Amino acid sequence: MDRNKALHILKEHLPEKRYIHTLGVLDTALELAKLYHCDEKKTELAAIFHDYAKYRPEDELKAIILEQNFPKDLLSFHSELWHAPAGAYLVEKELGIKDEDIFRAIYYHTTGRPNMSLIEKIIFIADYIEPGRKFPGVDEVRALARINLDGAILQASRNTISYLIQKNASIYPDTIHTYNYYLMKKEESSIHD
Ligand code: DGI
Ligand code: FE
Ligand code: FE
Repeated sequence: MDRNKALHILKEHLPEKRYIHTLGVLDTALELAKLYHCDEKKTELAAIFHDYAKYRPEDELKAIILEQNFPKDLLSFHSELWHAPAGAYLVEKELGIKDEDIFRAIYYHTTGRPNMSLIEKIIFIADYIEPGRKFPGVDEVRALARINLDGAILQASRNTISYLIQKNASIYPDTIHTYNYYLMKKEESSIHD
């Protein structure tokens, strides 16, 4: 599917604000794909459709998680987490984009996971640093992303966990596993320096 067709389809599913966020993610993801030599065509589609399911009714997202046998514990955590796995499924089913790399990049874009593939890392971090984001500490992650992608993931997941703790929100295990994995990876690489 070409970029214009994909954007045209996406526009029908999102309000203006989220569509503009997606254009920021697309730009950033393509820049990172060039820098780190990731497949640009796949990165483009994963970026465009990463929030495809963001505005579906919660009941629909919940039903997909149950029917697809996605981890049921997602349902006891915040509904904000559901659009990522449900979106991966809907992009495949409704748009016919059948690609394991794109599926996983969409599936894990909110929490990350340990040992992500390059395209998963790029979508996770582009979603966090796209130009419209104003989180505290985002500039540090923006700079790191261009030098050390794993370091940027560690910093982004640390910021997200701090933010969730401040809000008294529960933290989904994958979010913590992402943080631990990239922290330990950094410690290992510094031991061997
Ligand atoms: O969909 P976007 O807003 O573009 O970004 P996203 O898919 O990364 O979702 C971000 C939201 O998800 C943000 O408000 C923080 C929240 N989030 C991320 N990890 C967790 C989480 N919320 C909870 N409750 N638990 C998590 O582990
Ligand atoms: Fe999202
Ligand atoms: Fe997003």
